[in-house]
Amino acid sequence: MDDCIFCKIVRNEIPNTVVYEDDDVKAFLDITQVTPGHTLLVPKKHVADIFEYDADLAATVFSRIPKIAKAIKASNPAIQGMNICNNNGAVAYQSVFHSHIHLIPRYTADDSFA
Ligand code: DGP
Repeated sequence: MDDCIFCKIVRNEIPNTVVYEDDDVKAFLDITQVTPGHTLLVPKKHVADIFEYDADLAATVFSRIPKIAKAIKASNPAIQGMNICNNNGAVAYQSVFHSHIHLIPRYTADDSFA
């Protein structure tokens, strides 16, 4: 997808901070940083949302979550928990239509509602 911002990040055509990468997925810091360390995990293959996944792609993408979540948590001893979420469709507040999973570290007494 030539005009997809996350495809451009996958291809390193725009600046990004990589958290994890392999042949099938890439994880990078979210530009908004809802909390410090807020990371997005995307399939390298362009799919708009969960409704375009098959079981193999779901297994590939979702199987990476524990490794990435543990790495984020290990990066900062102040991280006490993590919200992991995935918005699908504009009515569900998806704003970038290349499927992605948010990993949002949580800190004691942070005031984010994510
Ligand atoms: P969602 O609302 O679930 O579709 O989340 C999209 C996220 O993508 C949002 O938290 C901000 C992030 N985002 C948008 N544009 C960029 C970008 O150019 N770079 C990075 N790293 N993140 C972006």
